[in-house]
Amino acid sequence: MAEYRPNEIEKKWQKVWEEKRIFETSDDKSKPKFYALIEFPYPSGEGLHVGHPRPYTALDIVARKRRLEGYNVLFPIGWDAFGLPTENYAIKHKIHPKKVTERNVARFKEQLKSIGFSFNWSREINTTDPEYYKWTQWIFIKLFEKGLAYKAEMPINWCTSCKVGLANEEVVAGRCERCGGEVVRKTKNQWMLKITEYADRLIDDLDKVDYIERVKTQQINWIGRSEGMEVDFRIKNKDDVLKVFTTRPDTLYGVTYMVIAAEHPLIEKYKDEIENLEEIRKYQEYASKKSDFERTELSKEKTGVEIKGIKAINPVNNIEIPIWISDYVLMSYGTGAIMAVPAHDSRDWEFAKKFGLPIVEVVKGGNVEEAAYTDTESGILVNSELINGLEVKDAIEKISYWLEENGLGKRKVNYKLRDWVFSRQRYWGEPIPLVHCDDCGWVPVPEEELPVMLPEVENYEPTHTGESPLANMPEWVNTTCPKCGKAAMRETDTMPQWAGSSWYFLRYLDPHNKEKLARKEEIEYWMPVDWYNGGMEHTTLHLLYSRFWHKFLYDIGLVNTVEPYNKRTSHGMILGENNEKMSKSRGNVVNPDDIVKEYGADTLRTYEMFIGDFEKSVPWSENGVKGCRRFLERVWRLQEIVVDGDEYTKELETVIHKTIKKVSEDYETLKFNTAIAALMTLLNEFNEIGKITKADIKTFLILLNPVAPHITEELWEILGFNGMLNQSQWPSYDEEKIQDEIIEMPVQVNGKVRGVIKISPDATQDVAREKAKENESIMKYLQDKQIVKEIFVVGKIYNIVVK
Ligand code: ANZ
Ligand code: ZN
Repeated sequence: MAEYRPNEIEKKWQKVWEEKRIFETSDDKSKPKFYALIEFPYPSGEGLHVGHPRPYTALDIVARKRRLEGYNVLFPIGWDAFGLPTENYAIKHKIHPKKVTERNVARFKEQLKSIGFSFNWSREINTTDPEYYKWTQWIFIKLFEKGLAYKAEMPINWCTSCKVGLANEEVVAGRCERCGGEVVRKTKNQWMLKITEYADRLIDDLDKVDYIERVKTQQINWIGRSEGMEVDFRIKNKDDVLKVFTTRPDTLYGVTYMVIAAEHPLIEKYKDEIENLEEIRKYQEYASKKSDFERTELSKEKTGVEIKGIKAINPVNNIEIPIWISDYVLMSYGTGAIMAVPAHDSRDWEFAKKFGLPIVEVVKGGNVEEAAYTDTESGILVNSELINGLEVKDAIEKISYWLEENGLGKRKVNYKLRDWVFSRQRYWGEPIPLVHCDDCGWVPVPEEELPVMLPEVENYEPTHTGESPLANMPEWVNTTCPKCGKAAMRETDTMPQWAGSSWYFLRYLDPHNKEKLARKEEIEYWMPVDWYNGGMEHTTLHLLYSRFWHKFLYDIGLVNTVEPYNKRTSHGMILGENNEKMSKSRGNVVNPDDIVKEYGADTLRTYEMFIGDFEKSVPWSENGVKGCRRFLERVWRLQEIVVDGDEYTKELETVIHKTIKKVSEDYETLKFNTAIAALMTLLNEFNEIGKITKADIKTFLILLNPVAPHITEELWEILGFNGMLNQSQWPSYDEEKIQDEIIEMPVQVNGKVRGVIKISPDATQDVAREKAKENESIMKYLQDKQIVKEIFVVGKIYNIVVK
């Protein structure tokens, strides 16, 4: 027996698979299909990280299993390559981002290939390829034509260090998700996408898909559907109202003041009447430096200023109340103004305490001098004329009706979800394919002129006015209006990093199509994606965005399913040996290349799947890697104990059938670690017996193949099995054979043994009763009788008393 040399074996089989196009899809559309998808990587300069192969191996296992089960499998790969990291690198090293991308892609590709993933490489896509982004631009134009893309002056999140606008999703704890820089508010003219128009469908259609629960919950919370009332508060001595959004109209009698956001238009409107305008201006200035995150942080000290000179009137009792300005009310939610009920809202309570504003209890149950009483389940309304004595739920209903009847308010659904800020003032992204004409306004570039190519520039840095470097290229910017032919200007903003990934799963279906985004018959056959695995961090970004785009494409008749992904799962992170995040600065990053070189790709794959619960984060362990290598060495040595025979060894039959069942089920339910453990147990059984048949090892090799495809393929060849393992068949198991040992249990009727039943030793009384009824000799004594008592001793005896 030759030594186990993974590096030789692995290269050999990778070459064979590629040459024979083993992992390419079949054109035979009568076959059942399976579309497995992983989140295509961002080809960063650092190369692959050991975190990447974890989800890739998992879906590679599922894809390989499905092929062996006879499915036509699509398991594609590509590159999500626009965006800041590459651009920042390009700026720093003065290399064109296209070059940087090419280099990074080449390296990623080599790394991925060395691990032996069964990707369909002929369908490789790259979001920065003009042939690809042509269609990203095309979809944008469709959105624009349907009124779902619009330009608006918006206070946006602005990263002071990247000098770029960010979506809410890209701001984490008040900082830029990319660079960690400080994020402030800045008002800019931005392209926006109306994802809010799809808010309800994005919630409701979650019922149609099989996503892990935490993904569903996070999306629902992020969309944040909230049912309440918009209530009008008259402004004293004016023919004008201040609208507020509240989920608690029952507390209207407890309103002691109002608060508007720092950017609320009321200030501008009444600036001549406001007595302390200067003070207000100062406060506005102070608030503008804070992100929404900082403003809404619960723990922070409340700040604010009373607006002197204007007052509001409470619609339920006509009491005059002051209006304050404070940053704890956001302009971007509801109406940008609130009715403050300090007795029953914690933020209002803190504010009232700080500024000495009155606190009026309207729901009984707490001590509102000590804290806001917020329990809505058990409270009863007091001090509230129209609704006194009612429970909160009923009070809300009654007062809402009253407000509507009197034209003082209307029911309203609000969402936390905001429209998607879709402009970036950066170079390395898809140009937004619109032209601005003084006469015609915004006009899309005609379809036959797509793609609008990203021009070569000398300098990729954003301009200091915050515009994209494209704005510095008059020869690119100046063009003619596609509608009227007059001089016009191109939009210089580019699309965000998330654009290309919002539809990439469709391009895989027909990646080389020059006429269309993808052919209808391909879309109809392959969609939806059957199983999509990706990071939890994308739940409220990419996953939500792509569901939105897909629904839009559905609405314009381009795709045939309302949801793009049937199933969504998510993996845990791989941490450093000491349980902390792997990072360059900590110097604890493990490079998969080193593991492949030293131990082999099959060891890396086995280890990443054996490392622990797939959904949990786990620390890396070099010892664990070594253990997996030893396991594969033992698998390799199995060839020495194989004898001829096309049936399972009798003593191994049960355990083999059980292992088939366990491994088959575990691969489907992300329990890769326990599947591998079962194979390790089977291997031990093989070695204990010391002699196994070809049938025994054949099944073992197929079961292990999805995890360790190279060594199993090599052993398959050494042992002289027909064809290639990767084209063989997944084994099936026999339910009967996996029953544990069967015992014979005596059954007594009125104290006499009337027969025996064959039953498993841990069977329950119900099973025993069924078995007894199937047994003729016992049944004779039960017929036409009534069972009055049963005594059942598990695994021992079954006593029946009848009369
Ligand atoms: C009065 C009230 C009394 C409220 C009470 C709550 C409890 P959700 O569920 O998140 O939709 N609110 C409304 N607009 C706001 C804004 N722009 N910035 C900050 N807070 C705002 O929350 C709705 C509640 O959040 C609203 O109901 C309002 O306070 C506040 F005992 O109105 B409530
Ligand atoms: Zn024009």
